[in-house]
Amino acid sequence: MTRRLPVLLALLALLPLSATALARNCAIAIEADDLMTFNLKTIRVPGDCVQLRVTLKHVGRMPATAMGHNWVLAETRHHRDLGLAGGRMKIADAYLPRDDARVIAHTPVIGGGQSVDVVFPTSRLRKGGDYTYFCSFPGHWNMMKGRLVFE
Ligand SMILES: [Cu+2]
Repeated sequence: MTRRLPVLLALLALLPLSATALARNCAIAIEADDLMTFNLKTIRVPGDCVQLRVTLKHVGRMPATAMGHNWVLAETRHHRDLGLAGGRMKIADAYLPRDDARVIAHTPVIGGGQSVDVVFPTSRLRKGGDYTYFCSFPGHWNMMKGRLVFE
C-alpha cells in the first residue's frame, strides 16, 4: 500500500491535465443575407466543447435598420415568445427583452457587410436539449431560424 500510494497520487495528478486536454473551445460561422435567410439549418456542437464562439456574418448590403440580423440562442419552447417580445424592443437591445434568462446567448444586430461574434460557455446547454437559434429583428424570428444540437 505504501509503495503504491505515490503511483496512485501521480495518476491522480494527471487527471486534471487530461480533462483540460479534452476540453475544447469551439467555433462556428454562420451567414445571413438580404433575403432573410441563414445559410445553416442546423448547428452541431460536439459535447467536448467547453465554450462556443459563433461568428455571424451579414453578407448582404442592406443597413441594420432595414435588414438587420442577429443570432439568438434559446430553448425551442421559448423561441416564439422571445421572437414576439423582441419585436417590441429596440435595435440597441438587440430586439430582445432586457436581461432575459431565456436567452442563452446573442449577438448585437448588424447590417450588410458587418460581422460579429458571441462566445458563451456550453455549461448553459444540456446534451439532448432542444435549442433553436434565430434572428430577433422584428418579423424575422419565424423565418430565420435553425436547430442547435449539443451532442
Ligand atoms: Cu434578421
